[in-house]
Amino acid sequence: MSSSSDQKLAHVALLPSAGMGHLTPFLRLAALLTARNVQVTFITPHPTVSLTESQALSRFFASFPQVKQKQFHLLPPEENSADPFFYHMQLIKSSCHLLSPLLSALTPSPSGFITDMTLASTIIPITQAISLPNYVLFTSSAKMMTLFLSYPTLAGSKALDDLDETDVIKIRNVELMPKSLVPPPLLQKSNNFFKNSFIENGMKVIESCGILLNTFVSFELESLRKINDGQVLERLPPVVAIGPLPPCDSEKSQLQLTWLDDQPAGSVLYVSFGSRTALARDQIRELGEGLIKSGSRFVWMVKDKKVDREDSEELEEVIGHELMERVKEKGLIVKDWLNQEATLSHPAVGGFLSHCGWNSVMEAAWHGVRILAWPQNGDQKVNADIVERIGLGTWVKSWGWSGEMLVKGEEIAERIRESMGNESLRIQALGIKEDARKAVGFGGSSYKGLTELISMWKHF
Ligand code: UDP
Ligand code: G50
Repeated sequence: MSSSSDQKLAHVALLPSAGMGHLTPFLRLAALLTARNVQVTFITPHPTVSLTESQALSRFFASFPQVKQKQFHLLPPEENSADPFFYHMQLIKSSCHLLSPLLSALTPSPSGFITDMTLASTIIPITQAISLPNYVLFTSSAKMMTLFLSYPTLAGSKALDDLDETDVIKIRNVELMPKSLVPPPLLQKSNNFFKNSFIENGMKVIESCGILLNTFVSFELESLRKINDGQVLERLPPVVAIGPLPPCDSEKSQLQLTWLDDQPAGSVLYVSFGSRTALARDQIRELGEGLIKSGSRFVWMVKDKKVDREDSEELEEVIGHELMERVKEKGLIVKDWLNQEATLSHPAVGGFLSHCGWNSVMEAAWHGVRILAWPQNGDQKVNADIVERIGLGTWVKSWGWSGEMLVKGEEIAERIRESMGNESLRIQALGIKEDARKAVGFGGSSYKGLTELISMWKHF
């Protein structure tokens, strides 16, 4: 018989940050906690930046009526020229005085509050003031977290400035990563939003009660060890790997791509740069040339604008009539959005040309699909490096950051052929899929990590 404390329901409140890359892992965590008998209140900053976010939220609440939704109305946005997703993160932070009354009114009083790392410096003091235990979900890789935790120290020293591109950054003699992987805004002398928020949040996150990571032990053993052995920072709250966060029911829509059903198993390359990265027009066209020349079948998600609400151009205008006609012979092109979960889970899909946003990496691991990495900005080189080292994929480092050069179609075609023809990569990716499923399955490392957190919340 179980004791009464085992039967007590834990209640946890979640607050995501702006953009699909931040919202999706929170929705998945909410679904996972619900399945583990935790009562969840999901706080939704309103409005969202993209249409896709508001659609994902509607579908989620329709599929999970047990999850309570609380709308958090943000202050009206001001005229600004910042990246719209970063600006929105800032707007959530500056609206946070409106959050306290909402939190105090939650019943039953929650035993934990989980927020995104990009909001940590503002949220932690608010929750501390009402004695609500605060947890942070870090939605990027553990390797990125080693940089996140070290950067406030590094930024204030000459250690980083004096290094060459290929030199390895060290903190207290522990090797973190070559300087060449670091997101460019963090290497700028001048202040910028990314750098400021990275420092503020990195300093504050150590005051939280725990940090959850959407990764798994066998995928990022070394980085997790560095963090948990106190090598990166001596004093840290518990850091728990709970990933890969499995896709939830509301994402499992019917895929409208019947074309895929007629293609041989593992023969199709899926091409996408995530929810907020638009390639330059000339690069889009070279990519189209490359796809055709590669001889591979493909599904290509073309994104022309950073924010979907602003994207009104017809596909043909973006890639040109002539290319459009030729592309049709071997592949399928979709503009703006494609259900990536349904695409990666389709048996015809055998490769993924990806920017290596962390959710995309975890989703490729979950489905055992090899990656051809083409990082564009932010944390994506750090993530691409992990992909290559673990054997989930390959990365052409000479392609550089977004806009640094125009990568020619011929070169892209060559690399696609290499990746799609690489049998050992195919097998390695399937092995990683098995490891990923083991980690979140009953008794696996991520399963145990989450169990410990839930038990803490139950006994709070
Ligand atoms: N995504 C999708 N369809 C698209 C583009 C993106 O379903 O056409 C999803 C993808 O599966 C992932 C998220 O949006 O869950 C994007 O997050 P990621 O970290 O990969 O990259 P970001 O968009 O933040 O750069
Ligand atoms: C969002 C994004 C680009 C990007 C990252 C994003 C990260 C993650 C690390 O989250 O690199 C991180 C960034 C800012 C911060 C805390 C942690 O305040 O669009 O690279």
